[in-house]
Amino acid sequence: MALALAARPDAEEPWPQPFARDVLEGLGRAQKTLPAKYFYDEAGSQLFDRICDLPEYYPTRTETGILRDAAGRIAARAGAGCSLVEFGSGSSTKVRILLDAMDAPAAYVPIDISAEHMRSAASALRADYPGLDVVPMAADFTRAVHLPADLPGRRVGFFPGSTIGNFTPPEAADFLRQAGETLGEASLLVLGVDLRKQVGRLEAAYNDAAGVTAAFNLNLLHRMNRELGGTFDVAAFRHRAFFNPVESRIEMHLESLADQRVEVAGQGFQFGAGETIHTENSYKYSVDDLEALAGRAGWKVPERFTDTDGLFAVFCLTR
Ligand code: AVJ
Repeated sequence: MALALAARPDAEEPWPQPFARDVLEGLGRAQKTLPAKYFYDEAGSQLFDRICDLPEYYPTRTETGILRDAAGRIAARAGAGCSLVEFGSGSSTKVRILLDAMDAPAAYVPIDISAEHMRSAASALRADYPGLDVVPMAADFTRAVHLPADLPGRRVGFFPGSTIGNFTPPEAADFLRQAGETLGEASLLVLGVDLRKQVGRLEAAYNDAAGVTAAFNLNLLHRMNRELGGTFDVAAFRHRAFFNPVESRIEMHLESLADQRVEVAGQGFQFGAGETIHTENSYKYSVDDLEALAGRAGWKVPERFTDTDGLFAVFCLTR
């Protein structure tokens, strides 16, 4: 089916093609799976912003505190008139901490798959930083990105939030290598990474009492219903999140509560009771493992910053 779609690019096809292709491919596997990037439609991006404020979700506030403490040292490395490039910018909140500390930053290039969300964030930034050239790029940063050619100053990549945890370790190394090529010679990459820790703390962050993470996960079913003519009965699935210690990752799944058949993107899929769709991996690293991985991808780690509890780390990578 996916191949037939690809082979007939100008056929009447009502579904958005990359999404339909990935859904058909993912749901066709023995372990049904969906790429985590599809969480972030408008509703999902708003739910993610609410996750960041949850009491159980420590990464956002911990990283924000680290960035506040480290901003001066990062700014010193970046130098005057630099260009900041953010991978997966979302609502562009954390970048303000860097911008505020930097000496006359010249340009800010947010790259995000959620174009709407990014554009509203970009206009707010333009209003608050009149000297800053804000150049949003609606793109999937998991692929190669072509930056505007004439970005002034040192290029400073920013990849916060432990979004790198969505990649498997080999994919993460590929991403870091590719980011190095995108950013070019003498660039910097400020990378936020969630650290491995006690299981109870990790699992609580993905099973919040208010149910926002569950709504974020289940929104994928709503999205397939809205955009791909899906017939998912959302009440017949539940959110599951647990730590897999062998892979060192949080896994999120959507578990079918019954034997059921669902149509999506023009195809039928059977679900057994208890069968899951694997919707996300969120890898957790030790400082040493992350630094070894960055090294294999061609980056040096002259400086790193962590909170006193060792929950989260911000690495300052250089080429
Ligand atoms: C944006 C991938 C870092 O893995 O913690 C939050 C996404 N998923 N709660 C994470 C997420 C469920 C988040 N990342």
